[in-house]
Amino acid sequence: MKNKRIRSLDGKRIAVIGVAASGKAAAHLALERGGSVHVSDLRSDASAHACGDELRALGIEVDLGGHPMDRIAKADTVVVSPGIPPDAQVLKGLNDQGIRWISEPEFAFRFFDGPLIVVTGTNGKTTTATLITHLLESYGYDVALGGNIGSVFGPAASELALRKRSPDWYVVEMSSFQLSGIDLFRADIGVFTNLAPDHLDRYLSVEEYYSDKANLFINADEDSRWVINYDDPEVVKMATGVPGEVYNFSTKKTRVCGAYLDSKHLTLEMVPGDIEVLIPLGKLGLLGDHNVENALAAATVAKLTGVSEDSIKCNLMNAQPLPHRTEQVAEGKGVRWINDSKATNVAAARKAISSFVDPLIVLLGGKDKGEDFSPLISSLLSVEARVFAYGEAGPRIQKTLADSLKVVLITSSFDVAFRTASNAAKPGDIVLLSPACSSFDLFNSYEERGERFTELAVAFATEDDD
Ligand code: UMA
Repeated sequence: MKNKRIRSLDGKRIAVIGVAASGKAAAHLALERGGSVHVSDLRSDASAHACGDELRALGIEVDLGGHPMDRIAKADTVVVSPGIPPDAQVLKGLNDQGIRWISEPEFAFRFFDGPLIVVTGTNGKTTTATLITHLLESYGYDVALGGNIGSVFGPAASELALRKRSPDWYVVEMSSFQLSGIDLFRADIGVFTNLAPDHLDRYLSVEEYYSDKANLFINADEDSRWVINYDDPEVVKMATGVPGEVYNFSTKKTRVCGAYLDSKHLTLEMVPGDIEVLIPLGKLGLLGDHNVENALAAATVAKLTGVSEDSIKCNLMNAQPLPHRTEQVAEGKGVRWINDSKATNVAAARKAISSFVDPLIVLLGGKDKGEDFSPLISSLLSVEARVFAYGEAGPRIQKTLADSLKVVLITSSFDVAFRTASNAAKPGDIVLLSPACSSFDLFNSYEERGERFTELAVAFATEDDD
């Protein structure tokens, strides 16, 4: 940890754009540090009003239903919520007037008081960040976990900065949206899980998305330490030449400096020749090849922070899967139902599909983010999967896959798609929801979609056949 921390905002005006989780947390932090705070949001619905009233009661100025540029322009610092897209009118307005703005974790970072581990990448961020936290906390460290991770697992970064006691380690998950507005933000240890096309409803090109991700490295120096996916050429390319020490993790190549899979054992080799066999693959507490990568990354980070090898071994074995990530939610009539609702892009769904050997029935669909679905074909064929496509993206999924495999298209509802797919299952089959799309066509979040799948699966598994 080598950054000068800000202690006070006395006399400073802070404008916060957006009044959801990040905006609220940033407003609280700014107020607590003595700033004069203004918050605005395009929304003026009941939940925005409830939040606005709460903030006004604390002495924060709130404008709903728009962003008054005259007030925002007077601020010393403008903090932007990650969900606000680059083409939003408010950002165009700020950019046109030459007003600099920062992302919410950048603002939070300025008040952090302790070393920072940052986890980014397209997939596996949340599992890796929570697994790192599990390994560090089990060893006795006080860890502050938050960021993009989602409210179930941790708060927004600004809330971490409000902790009374400084943690031994901050662990912050960062999305590309959050990395796009950073300036001083610097990881002591940065983890890059993987890169694949995603969020093409927000970015004009994959390159634009990757370029925001590359911001992880902008403040790298000789003391930085990086834990990167050796098997992902895009990640390796991005990390090449970056200052600091690079550690790799790989499930394909042995003897890389970092962590790898050797003869089906998770193995650490932080210094060439110093080999430490951790645990056999079968003892890892998490399912699927992608989780082996996440575990290797987390073990490398734990080692870098000084966690003992015995503690790493023991806590890799007792690690628990997170909800909505290749999570078995029901079993009955010889069929298993697996909820992987968090697979909101093609790369994540491919990994889940490829990690099963039993016959698969796969539910694909959701909001169409514009991704190419054809990379799913080889994974689906390799496990002889039967596909049921639904939702906004359903017709395009069917069209893309139809030449290679049979796809049943269900246009009515998620519940009907679930039932049609489950009715097709025979004993020994797995019904997998790994939709390759975000949930927003039919649900408010991937969690809500996963919960509905779970409810339906539990009911289906236990209902009488006649
Ligand atoms: N808004 C405006 N003006 C605009 C556009 C939007 O005021 O022009 C408002 C919206 O009405 C809304 C707010 O701005 O009230 C935007 O809120 P937000 O979407 O940033 O939501 P938060 O609740 O602050 O949640 C965000 C992250 N969400 C997104 O990036 C979309 C959460 O990640 C994160 O947990 C939280 O900050 C705390 O850090 C969620 C996510 O889905 C889990 N992330 C994406 C992902 O992982 O794929 C990136």
